[in-house]
Amino acid sequence: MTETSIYGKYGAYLPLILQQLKAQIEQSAQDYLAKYGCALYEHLNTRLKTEDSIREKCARKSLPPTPRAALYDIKDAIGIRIVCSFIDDIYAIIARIRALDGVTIVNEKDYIKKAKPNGYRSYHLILALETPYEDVNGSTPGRYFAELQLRTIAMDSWAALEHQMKYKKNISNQALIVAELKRCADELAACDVSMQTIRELIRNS
Ligand code: 0O2
Repeated sequence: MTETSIYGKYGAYLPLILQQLKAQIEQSAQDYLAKYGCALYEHLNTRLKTEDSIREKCARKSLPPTPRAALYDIKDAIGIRIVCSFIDDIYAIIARIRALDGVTIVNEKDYIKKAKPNGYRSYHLILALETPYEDVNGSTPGRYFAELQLRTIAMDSWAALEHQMKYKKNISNQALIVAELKRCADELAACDVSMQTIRELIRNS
């Protein structure tokens, strides 16, 4: 038996909306490259939250498994992660995101200036997107949401490894591992600052 998608008829619009946002960001980065001669980011990944993942999140937040919960109450069904070489580039991209047509920042969390207690660093934005498609409230043009995460290469490496290791259960020396992961995150953060200083020295020389 095939289960109906939690996204309902709106699911068909999600890849199109993601593609449009990705294209806008890529265009903005190309304009920057043409103007300043350097790339704003190293790479960009996109994902749509899977059926299982969004259903699990609805259950965790005590929300019903409906299109409205998946696309209005939860705002990260559409996700883009931008990985930059330098911390300053993250803030330069955010300034350009603010200027994109049909895109409004509705929430932001700066886990770079204020890292999570475990050492996680990243800048998270929730974007409201004006689209030509009907939304879950019956409006056309419709409003959809996307989460944008921005990180340096160092922050991204740490998050990927920490994410992998989170799922290793029955570890006896848990406290030591948590402390070591935090130490690694802080060392990588110090390296990010040093690398940026080196770039400034090169630019000014
Ligand atoms: P996926 O598939 O990566 O999207 P919530 O979004 O409500 O669950 P919160 O606290 O409001 O939780 O969101 P927050 O802090 O903005 O973080 C959400 C996403 O950030 C997570 O998405 C992760 O991608 C990433 N993240 C946050 N904290 C950590 C962390 O400690 N370690 C790692 N590796 N990643 C983190 P999802 O929903 O887990 O999944």
